[in-house]
Amino acid sequence: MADGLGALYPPEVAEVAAARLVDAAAEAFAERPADLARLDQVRTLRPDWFQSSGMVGYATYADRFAGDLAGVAAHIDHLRDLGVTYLHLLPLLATRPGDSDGGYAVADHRSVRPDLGTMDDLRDLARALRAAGISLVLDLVVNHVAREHPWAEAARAGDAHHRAFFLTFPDRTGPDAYEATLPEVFPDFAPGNFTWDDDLQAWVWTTFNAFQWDLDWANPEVLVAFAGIVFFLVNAGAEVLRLDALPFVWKRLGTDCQNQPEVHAVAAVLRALLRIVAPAVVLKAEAIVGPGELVRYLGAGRWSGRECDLAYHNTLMVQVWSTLASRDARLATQALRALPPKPAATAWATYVRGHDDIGWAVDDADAAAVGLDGFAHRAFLSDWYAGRFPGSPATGLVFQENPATGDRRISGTTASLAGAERAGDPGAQALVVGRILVAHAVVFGWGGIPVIWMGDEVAMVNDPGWADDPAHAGDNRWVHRPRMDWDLVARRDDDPVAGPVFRGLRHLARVRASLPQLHASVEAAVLDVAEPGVLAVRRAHPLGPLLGVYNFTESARSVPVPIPGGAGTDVLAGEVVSAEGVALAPYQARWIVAPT
Ligand code: OTU
Repeated sequence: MADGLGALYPPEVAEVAAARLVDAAAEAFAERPADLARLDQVRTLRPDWFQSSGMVGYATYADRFAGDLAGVAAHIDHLRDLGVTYLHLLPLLATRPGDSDGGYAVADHRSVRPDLGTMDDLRDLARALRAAGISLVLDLVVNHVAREHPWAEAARAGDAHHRAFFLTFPDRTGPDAYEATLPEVFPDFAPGNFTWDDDLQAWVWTTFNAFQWDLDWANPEVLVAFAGIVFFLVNAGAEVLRLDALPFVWKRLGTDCQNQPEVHAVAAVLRALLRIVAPAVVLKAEAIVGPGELVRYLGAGRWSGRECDLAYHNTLMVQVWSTLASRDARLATQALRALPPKPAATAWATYVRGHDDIGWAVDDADAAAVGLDGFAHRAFLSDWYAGRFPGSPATGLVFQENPATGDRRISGTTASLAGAERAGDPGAQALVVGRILVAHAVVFGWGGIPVIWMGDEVAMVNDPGWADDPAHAGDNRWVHRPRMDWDLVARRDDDPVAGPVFRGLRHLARVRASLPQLHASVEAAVLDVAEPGVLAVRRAHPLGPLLGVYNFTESARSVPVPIPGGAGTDVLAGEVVSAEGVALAPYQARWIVAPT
């Protein structure tokens, strides 16, 4: 902790902050409920719990999934049926009224959104989930608060102490200097990074929406305040905290104000505090950044083993969609190989889709290495998933088109991006099932925690009424945040897409749990294969390797695969396969084990 504080503040300031944080930690430790303290002991003896191949994640909004927190508890059986052990409920703390960016504009860190329930309901839900073997994951929105948050209200009322929680500027000099090198996150509905506030008579830093005020983490008061919130949430039963927009928390003139060295120190301080108060709890970085920066969030250099325990594998997600569109795994092979190995005690959160848009984080150098132009490939991916490229079956929407950079991100559910809305006949439907399952097989077979996005387990398509709610109308990410279709869940076995997808995901989860090779401490290595349409991933293990072989094309393939001993067992299909030629049906995934 002292190291982290020393990297953030001058020595005298760091020393005072350390003393206050230790006091707050001691108090939170004393208040930790007995059942959670017991979990701390159990996990201190098994610190790799989140790396186990038995982990399967699920992410959803509580209200969209089941109305409210009590409704979520009533659907634990559905989650267990899928094999889920980790449940990320998107922001559920009290928000500003109206548009709250899906809850990411927090107005009160110590109460639950009234329509979802109370803090006691949250504690009850956490307990019920834990009893079912499911860890509750909550967001910690570290970069900003709502303009209506008490800190911002106090600042607007003239309180200097709270004004210093934010980054304010009396005129455009400061903002203009920063803007020279700042990108825009939401160029469509929130252009620029600063918003004039009449109450403050100042420009305030607002990276995301105008109603989300960035916090100034260079002020130690912000860190101390957040430590209190962390203790409150983990003592309420959260077992994983997702650090939302972590890359943005430290600003530096002349840079893009993302991924600054200090953001790693901020995470390291929070982790050190958690190890004291609640060692059962781990931290997950939400850093949707390019491949070059990504692994650093799992702790590199001086922060190795001391930063986040989990991070989203954004590169893998992007490459899965890129490979599905191009039917060519060579860029994925290149990009995934270029990624440095992660520390052995950490894990990826792997995913096919989530609540956000997909941004095409394809590195120009990786593209060039396989003979592609990065810009042109990103444009192709946007065209493909918006259904504008000849032959594309996808029905995604373009999110945040940026004319200045040519950047176009994509919204849409997994099923819609895989062509479900345009699949009129059994043949086309089988291809949709194939695309959805091969994508999930890669993610389940990579190592780490595979996280299913709500509705994907029954291949829900885009919500046609996404814009009906005026607070959502400007943000088409709501197209892939539908209300859970429980009718479809109930009748899934009569549906040609939902049934096979649900059974396929459940099968992946069960097989995965039996494979020690999928413990996250083991590194995944992408192999060269003779077929460009096939991705092959090897996970070495003392019990023998696991070879994941994935056909990303619509036709059958046969590829030689280096299976030790010349033959192995595909544990997904329960078949013996030969190293000389592994036969793959369209979009087939095989997980091959071979004894050494
Ligand atoms: C996150 O996403 C959340 O996932 C979004 O739902 C929020 O709108 C946003 O923060 C603001 O709270 O830019 O397009 O590198 O990519 O934080 C989504 C991290 C985002 C950013 C990420 C952000």
